[in-house]
Amino acid sequence: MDFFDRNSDGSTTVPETYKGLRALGLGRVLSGAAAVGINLGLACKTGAAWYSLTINNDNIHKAKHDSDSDVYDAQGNYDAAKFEEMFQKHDANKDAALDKAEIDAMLERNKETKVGRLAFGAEFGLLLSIAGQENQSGEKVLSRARMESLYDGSLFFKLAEERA
Ligand SMILES: [Ca+2]
Ligand SMILES: [Ca+2]
Repeated sequence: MDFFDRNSDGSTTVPETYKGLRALGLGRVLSGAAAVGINLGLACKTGAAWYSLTINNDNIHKAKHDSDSDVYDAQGNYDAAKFEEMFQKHDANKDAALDKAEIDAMLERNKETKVGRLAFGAEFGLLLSIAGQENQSGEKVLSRARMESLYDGSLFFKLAEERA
């Protein structure tokens, strides 16, 4: 989350989300549209007025800590063993990556998943376009390593670094 809070003041505004998405290689138009959509959705969820379009980062962390998501322990810390278990369960064809069908199945089975929130409310489609890598059949997939860094919070920093 802090990747997007560029001035580290604890809240994330539309321009900050926009800059973050641009740093991840998204085009201007898509970044603008996605920034408004993401901030609108998450402003409500984090207790800010929707029209403020500003995300209260403290409440995102709180939401994560309160969550019963598969990959965090009771303290809200990332748990590598639990991630492994979750990944094995959803990687149906065992190619060490999640393709769109596997992601759809995962979201269907686990509607309350906190993945969406951790992906900064971004749709998985958007995530695939930012972080996806092509497999042998030319389909964009999320590799195990990328999924893992999504969960441990380092994904966006890594992607931005790769591009810089
Ligand atoms: Ca900020
Ligand atoms: Ca797979």
